[in-house]
Amino acid sequence: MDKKIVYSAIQPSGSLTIGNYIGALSNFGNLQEEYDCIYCIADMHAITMPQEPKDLRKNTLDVISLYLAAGLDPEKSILYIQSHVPQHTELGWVLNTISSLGQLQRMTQFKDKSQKSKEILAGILNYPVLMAADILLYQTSYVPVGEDQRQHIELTRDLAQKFNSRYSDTFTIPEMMTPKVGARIMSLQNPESKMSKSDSDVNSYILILDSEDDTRRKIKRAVTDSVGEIKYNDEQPGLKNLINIYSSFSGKSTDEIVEYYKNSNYGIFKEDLAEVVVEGLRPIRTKFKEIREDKEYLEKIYRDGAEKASYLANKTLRKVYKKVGFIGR
Ligand code: AQP
Repeated sequence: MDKKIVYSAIQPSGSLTIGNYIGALSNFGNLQEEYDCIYCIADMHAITMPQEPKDLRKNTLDVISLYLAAGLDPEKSILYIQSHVPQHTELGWVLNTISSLGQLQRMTQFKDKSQKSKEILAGILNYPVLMAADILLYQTSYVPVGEDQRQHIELTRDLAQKFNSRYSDTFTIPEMMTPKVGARIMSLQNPESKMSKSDSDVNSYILILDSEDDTRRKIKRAVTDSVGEIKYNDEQPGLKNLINIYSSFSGKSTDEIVEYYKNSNYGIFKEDLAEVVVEGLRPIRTKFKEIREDKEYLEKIYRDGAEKASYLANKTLRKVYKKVGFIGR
């Protein structure tokens, strides 16, 4: 690998939303021309929240198919399933031994997810350490993720610096890469919280694989406000979020959108938005169907991907094991 490395992952913890698409997936294809890209389906992260095994299997294959449908080329990028590369948990353990409990407990995602669970599980607490291992194993320079991952990337950088200064230079210090618009797409029902695939309210998100009718219906039902004017500001968070979605799918700036709709009402704006989203997702929805049916093709891709990823991951892990004082086999 000669170019700088880009690494990102998505959990198969449900079917992917347009938040996952705008914040992450839609940017992945362009990056593979300029960088060596590694994309992971983070099934080990997904089990930090309860998963139905058969759904996890289905969602894992769906996510690979979506990666491919969104334009990832397996000849250019490495695409693999996290549980196929055991070096992730091996490095994760080493990083756990230098992670501070206080810092892990301060992670917003840990606080949010543990509030939603009856029992606070250690996996949710250690999630960002495994994520740090994912990124650091590949000597990653850039991590394209949504804004919600900022704290986790900071932790990854802290752990890399801590290890490097304790044992000598080992890890590249990664930087975050976020889209200009749409780095944080909010719930359609509650614009104070982010759109999440595991939200219990199906109207809060649009899935990449939703039908066109469901897409239109969910946009129609999206929460706005009683102001009645199309403006882009924090006092109208529901509308602001819809304008961001419009902007991401159309490539138009938020100013252009506001100017165009300044004399319209919310109904007309939402109808147009629904068409923009439906049109934007149509090619990926069509390609997904073809790819998802070809089990042999998918299997070949994730097997080859795991082999390439393991080779790279092993190089870093050997160095780490040597530096901490383990005797080589
Ligand atoms: N609402 C969002 N807006 C912009 N980007 C988002 N991402 C997630 N939600 C939004 C980005 O999608 C990538 C994959 O995320 P993930 O599946 O690894 O985990 P997540 O961030 O926890 O996503 P969800 O949908 O909220 O999943 P659940 O509900 O399972 O926790 C990341 O790059 C993320 O930034």
